[in-house]
Amino acid sequence: MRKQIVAGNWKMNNDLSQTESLIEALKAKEKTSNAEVMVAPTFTNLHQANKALKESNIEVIAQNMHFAENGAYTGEISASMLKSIGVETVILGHSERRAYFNETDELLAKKVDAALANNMRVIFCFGEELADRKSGNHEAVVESQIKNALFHLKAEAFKSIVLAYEPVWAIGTGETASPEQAQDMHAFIRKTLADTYGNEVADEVTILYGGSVKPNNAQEIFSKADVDGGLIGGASLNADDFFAIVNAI
Ligand code: G2H
Repeated sequence: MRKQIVAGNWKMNNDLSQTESLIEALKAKEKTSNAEVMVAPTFTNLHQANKALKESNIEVIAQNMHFAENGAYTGEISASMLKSIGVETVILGHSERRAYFNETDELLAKKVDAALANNMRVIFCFGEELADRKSGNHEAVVESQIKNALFHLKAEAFKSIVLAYEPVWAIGTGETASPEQAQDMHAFIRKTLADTYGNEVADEVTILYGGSVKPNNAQEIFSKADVDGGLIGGASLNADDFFAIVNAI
């Protein structure tokens, strides 16, 4: 059975005291699903969040990292720095990183390599823009994003990779892919994996959906066969909403 995951991407929200309040609210919640739960605070609050959630069943993860081990990269954070504070999982390739910080597939391939070299788990994000979907190009775009950043890896590496399909037109817009659109794309992604790495690898990879997942649509999206959970933005900033989604699996 594939691992199910619900991860909250807090993006650039919550100062330290807001982070502490949200964590206290999360700790008071009861998890009734089998999903692994993760939250991604901003860098300045990672250490504190990780300490506060140490004894809980919520993993603290990072939103990004640099590909280099260390050096003259002002403002950046390395995998070993994350590991040194106990962070074991990193989100890479989020569409906001691609759009506002010019992250390309080639750069992301280097970040993925650096994370894996440090024995970290990667949540690798990708997804098409509205124009791609309208022109019927969405599968080709997603296929190239995955292949360019990940298909240099050996099959073994996919044990440490979680995929997150996030159609850009559905992010923070209130617009969600329909459960059928999500399922169709997730099945396509799994087939793309299977064509290169075989069914055994493809069947084991967790594929999350992200983009305006809310308590009122989570259950239907998660009910689809190839949707193994979600990457949640806006709705993860509220403990009630986030746990309603966690428990919708
Ligand atoms: C997509 C998602 C979380 P939201 O960016 O990664 O955000 O749920 O706000 O659309």
